[in-house]
Amino acid sequence: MTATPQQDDCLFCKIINGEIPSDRVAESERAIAFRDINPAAPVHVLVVPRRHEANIGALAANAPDDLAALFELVSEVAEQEGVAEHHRLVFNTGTDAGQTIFHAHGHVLGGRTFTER
Ligand code: D5M
Repeated sequence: MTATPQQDDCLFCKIINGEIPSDRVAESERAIAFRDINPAAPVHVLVVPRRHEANIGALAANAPDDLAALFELVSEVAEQEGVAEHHRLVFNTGTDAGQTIFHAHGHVLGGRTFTER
């Protein structure tokens, strides 16, 4: 198997490699999940493909198998965190949408009621 494409200056690639610590809650061959450092809900887990792509659209276009694996891990995390029946899954794309880390990731949010869009 070829090495998973990564980017040297990417924070999430460093977390994936273990160069920067994280509170990891789950992982698979193609994705990892760790708690957000700045939680917006009682459950706030980031699910991140090991492959470096700038956003979820690029991941879908360039690596659909990794996209599918990402969603599998989202389901596992939601189950494990006890929010399978009630959670929000958010992917920010671009600075205007609030994206700050340009390595694709989904926010799994749960444990409270969400009213805002
Ligand atoms: O989401 C990027 C998210 O990444 C944001 O909610 C904070 C989180 N973050 C930033 N640095 C870390 C570390 N070191 N560990 C865990 N979580 C982190 P975005 O959609 O790009 O705004």
